[in-house]
Amino acid sequence: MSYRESLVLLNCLCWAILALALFSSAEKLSVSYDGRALTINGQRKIIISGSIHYPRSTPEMWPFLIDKAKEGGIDAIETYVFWNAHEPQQGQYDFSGNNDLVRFIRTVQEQGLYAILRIGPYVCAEWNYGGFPVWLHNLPGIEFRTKNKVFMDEMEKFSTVIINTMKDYELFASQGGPIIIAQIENEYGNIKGSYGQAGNEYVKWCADLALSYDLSIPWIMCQEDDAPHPIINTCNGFYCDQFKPNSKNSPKMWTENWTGWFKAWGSRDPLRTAEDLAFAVGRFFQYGGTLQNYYMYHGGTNFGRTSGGPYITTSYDYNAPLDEYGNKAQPKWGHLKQLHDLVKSMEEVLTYGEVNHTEYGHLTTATSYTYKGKSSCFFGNAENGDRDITYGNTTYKVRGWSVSILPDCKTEVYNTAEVNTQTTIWEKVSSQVGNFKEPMQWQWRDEKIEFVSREGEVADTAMTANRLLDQKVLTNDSSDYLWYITSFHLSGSDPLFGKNVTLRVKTSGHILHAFLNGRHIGSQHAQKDKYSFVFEKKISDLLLYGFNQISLLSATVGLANYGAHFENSEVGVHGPVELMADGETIRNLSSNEWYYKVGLDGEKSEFFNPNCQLMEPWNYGNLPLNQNFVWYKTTFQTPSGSEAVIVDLMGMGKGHAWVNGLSIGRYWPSYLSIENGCSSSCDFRGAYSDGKCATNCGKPTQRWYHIPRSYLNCGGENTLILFEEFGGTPLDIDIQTTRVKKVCAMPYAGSTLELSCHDRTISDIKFVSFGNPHGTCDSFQKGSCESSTALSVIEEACVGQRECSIEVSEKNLGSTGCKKRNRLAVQVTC
Ligand SMILES: *[C@@H]1O[C@H](CO)[C@@H](O)[C@H](O)[C@H]1NC(C)=O
Ligand SMILES: *[C@@H]1O[C@H](CO)[C@@H](O)[C@H](O)[C@H]1NC(C)=O
Ligand SMILES: *[C@@H]1O[C@H](CO)[C@@H](O)[C@H](O)[C@H]1NC(C)=O
Ligand SMILES: *[C@@H]1O[C@H](CO)[C@@H](O)[C@H](O)[C@H]1NC(C)=O
Ligand SMILES: *[C@@H]1O[C@H](CO)[C@@H](O)[C@H](O)[C@H]1NC(C)=O
Ligand SMILES: CC(=O)N[C@H]1CO[C@H](CO)[C@@H](O)[C@@H]1O
Repeated sequence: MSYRESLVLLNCLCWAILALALFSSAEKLSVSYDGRALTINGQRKIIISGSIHYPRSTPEMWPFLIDKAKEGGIDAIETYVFWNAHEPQQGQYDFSGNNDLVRFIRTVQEQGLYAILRIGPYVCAEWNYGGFPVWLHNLPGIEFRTKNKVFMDEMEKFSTVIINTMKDYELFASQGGPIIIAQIENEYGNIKGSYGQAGNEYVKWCADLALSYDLSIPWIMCQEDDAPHPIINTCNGFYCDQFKPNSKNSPKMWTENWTGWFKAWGSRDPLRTAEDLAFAVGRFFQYGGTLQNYYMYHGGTNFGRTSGGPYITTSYDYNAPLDEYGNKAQPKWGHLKQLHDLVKSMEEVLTYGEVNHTEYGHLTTATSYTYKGKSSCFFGNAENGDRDITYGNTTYKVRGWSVSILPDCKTEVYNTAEVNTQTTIWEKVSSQVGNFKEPMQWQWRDEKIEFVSREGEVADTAMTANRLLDQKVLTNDSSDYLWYITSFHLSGSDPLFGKNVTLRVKTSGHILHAFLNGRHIGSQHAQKDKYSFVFEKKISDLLLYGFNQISLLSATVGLANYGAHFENSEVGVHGPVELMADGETIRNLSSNEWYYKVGLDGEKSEFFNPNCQLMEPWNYGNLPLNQNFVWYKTTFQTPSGSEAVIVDLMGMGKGHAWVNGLSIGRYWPSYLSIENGCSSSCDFRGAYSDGKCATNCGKPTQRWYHIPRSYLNCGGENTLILFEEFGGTPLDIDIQTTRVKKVCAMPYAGSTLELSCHDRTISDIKFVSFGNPHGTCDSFQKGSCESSTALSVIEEACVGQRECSIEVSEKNLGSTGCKKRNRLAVQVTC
C-alpha cells in the first residue's frame, strides 16, 4: 500500500468513525412530565400516538405503515410486547421475522417518530392467551398476575430480557432512542378486586420492578387507579374526556382510544364513524388531555395461531384508520389527520395556557386556552341536538355530538361532525382478470384418523391417563388439536344391545370431531360466547360385539385473553363422556384409560411445507369435495403490481391456510355473522358500542385472507396449502388484489376538495353538484340550487389525474344562488 493510498484509507476510516459517532450520538432526550403534559427536554408536548402491533404485519410492511401514520399526523407508535411470540418455549427466544422488535422500533426511529413500549407482559390485545406462553401455566405452583413467586420470577426474567435488548440497541429516549414511555402490567385495575390484598402487593411489586430498571423515562399503568407515584395511571376506553389521573402531578393520558372494535367468529363488522372518533379525540383535548393513543391505528392480521378470544377472527382490521392491508381507510384517516394537524398547531397554548370553561347547559361547553395574549377555543356539544352558543359577540351553531375548534376563538376551522375528507371505496379483483382465467389445479391428501389398536396401543401418544385432561395442559398449545382416544368391550349379553344408545360428550370447547370404530360420526363447534357444549350422537348401529374404540379430536380456536384468572379457562374434553340409553348413563367412560396425542399427523409431517419430501405423494384427480380432514394444495402466480394480495376462501369450511409454508391464519368462511342488528343507515350521534352501525349481518364472518407480499416469490410461482376440517369446496378459491374503485366527497365551502385514486387515475366523474346537494356515496342528489360551472371545473382539474385538489368556494366553482352555506358533492370512478 502506498503512502497516498493509506492516507485515503485513513481518511475513509475517519469518516466512517465520524459517521458512526454521529449515528450513535443521536440526541439523548430528557423525558419527564408534570401535571399538564409529558415534557421533552423541558418542553410540554401534545403527543398523538397510534398502535401498530409488529407481529400483526411484516417487516416489509412496517416502513409503509409507519410512513402513513406519520403523514396522518401521528407522533408516536405504540406497541405491546408479545411474550408468547418471543419465548415459545421456556428459555428459547425468538426475535425473527414478524417478531423482530428491535427492527420495528428502529423503523419507527428512522421515520423520526417516538415509540411507546407496553411491555405488559400481560397484553390482552385479543391475542392468544393474552400474550402469556402456555408453558407458563404448566409450571408447578403458578398463579398469574398476583403475588406468586413462580409467576413474578418469570415475569421479571422476560421483562428484563426485553429491557436489556432495548438498552443494548440504545432505543430508550434517554440513550438517544425513540422510546419515550414504557408500560408495566395492563388494565390490572379492571380485575384486581378478585385478587384481594395479594393484588395490591402485586401492583406495588410491578411498580418497583419497573422503576428498578432506571430508564429515565416515565412509566405508565393503564386502568390502574392506585398506580404508585411516579408511575402514571392512564385511561382506556371509547371516551376519556372525564378521566382524572390519580395525582394532580400526573398528566391526563389516554392509552387506548378504541378506533373501532375487534371481531369474533359470528360477529358483525364493526363501524366506528370518523365523526364519533374525532368527537372523542376533540373532547379529550378540550378537557385538558395531552397524550392520546389510537387503539388500533393499524390492526393488521392474526397470522398463524396468534388470535385469542376465544374465537377472534384472523383479520384484526379493527376498523382502524389504516385497514388490515395497510390502505388508508377514508374518511377516517383524513378526517383525523386534519384534527391532528390543528391540535398540534395549538400545542403551546394547550399545554401552557390558562383554561376557562363556560357551561351553556345541555352538555354544551366552551373552553378557552389563553397564553401570551393568544387564545384558542373548543366548543363542545355532547347531546344529539344542535345548539347555538354566544361567545364574544358572535353566535355559533355547534352541531349535535360534535366539537368545534377555533384556534383564534373567532373562526371555526374544524368541526368533528363535518367530514370534508373523501370516502374511498375499495374493491377486490381477481388477479387473473384480463388474462385467460385458468382454473386452479388442486392436489389433495387425507389427514390420518388416530385410533387405539386391539393390542391397546396408539402410536406416538403423549401420555395415557385414567381421566380426562385439559387440552392446553397436554399440548402447551403447540397445536390447535388434541386427540382423546379410548376403547371399551361389549359382551354379547351386554344390556346395551337392543337399546337406543347415544354417545354423549361434554366438552369445554371449542370444536369436537367424533369417531367411532374408525367412522366419523359427527362434528360440532361452540357458539360465540358459549364455549362449552354437549355433543350427542346415536350410535346403536355402529356398536360392535367385543372391541369398540372412540377417537375424539378436540380443536381450540384461540385461548382466552381477558378476565380474572383467565389462564384457568378450561379447553378440551373435560367430560363426562358417557354411553346413554333411555336418558340414563349406562357406561361412564370418563375414567377409562385415555390415550392422548398432540397435533395432527399432517402438522408433524409438515404437509403445509411445500419443500418437505413426503413418503406418500399428493393425489391428483378425484378431488374430494365437502369432505372433512382433507389437505388441499395448489399453486398460483404472484399478482403483478404492489396492491395488497388476498385469497378469497369462499366455499371452504374451517381450517388453516399456508402460503409457501408460512401461515396466513385460521380460516372459517362457513361461520356466518349473526343475522340481526345491521341497518343501512348510521347515525354517528350518541355513545358508541360494538353493536352500533354494524354491517355484514348473515354473511361469512371472514371470507378474505391477507397474503403479505413478502410471503410471495417475486414474479414466480407460489404454493397455497389448506387443511380443511369440516368439509368445503376449493373450486371457487381466488387470488385477488385490492384497488380503489370509486371515491366520494362532500366538503363544505371554505374547505378543500382533495380527491385521490391512490395508484390509479380518476377516469370518470359520476356526480357533481355545488349548492345544497344531499345523500351519500352512490345516492347523491341535487338540491334546489347549484352552480352551473362546477362540473366542468372539476372535470378539468381531476380527470386523468391520480389526485386533484380545489378550494371549495363560489370563486372557484361558480355562484350557486343558495341561501345557506354551500356544499359540494362529488363522486368519481377510478
Ligand atoms: C409443557 O410445558 C411444561 C412446562 O415447561 C413442561 O414441563 C411440559 O413437559 C410441557 N409439555 C409438553 C407436552 O410439551
Ligand atoms: C371565562 O370566559 C367567560 C366567557 O367568555 C368570561 O365571561 C369570563 O370572564 C372568563 N373568566 C376568566 C377567569 O377569564
Ligand atoms: C363586542 O361588541 C362591542 C360593541 O360593538 C365591542 O365594544 C366589543 O369590543 C366586542 N367584544 C368582542 C370580544 O369582540
Ligand atoms: C331411539 O331414540 C329416538 C330419539 O332419540 C326415538 O325417536 C326412537 O324411537 C328410539 N328408538 C327406540 C328403539 O327406542
Ligand atoms: C362419570 O365419571 C366422572 C369421573 O370419574 C365423574 O366425575 C362423573 O360424575 C361420572 N358421571 C356419572 C353420571 O356418574
Ligand atoms: C377491558 C378490555 O376489553 N380492554 C381492552 C381494550 O382494548 C382492547 C380491545 O380492543 C384490548 O386489547 C384491551 O386490553
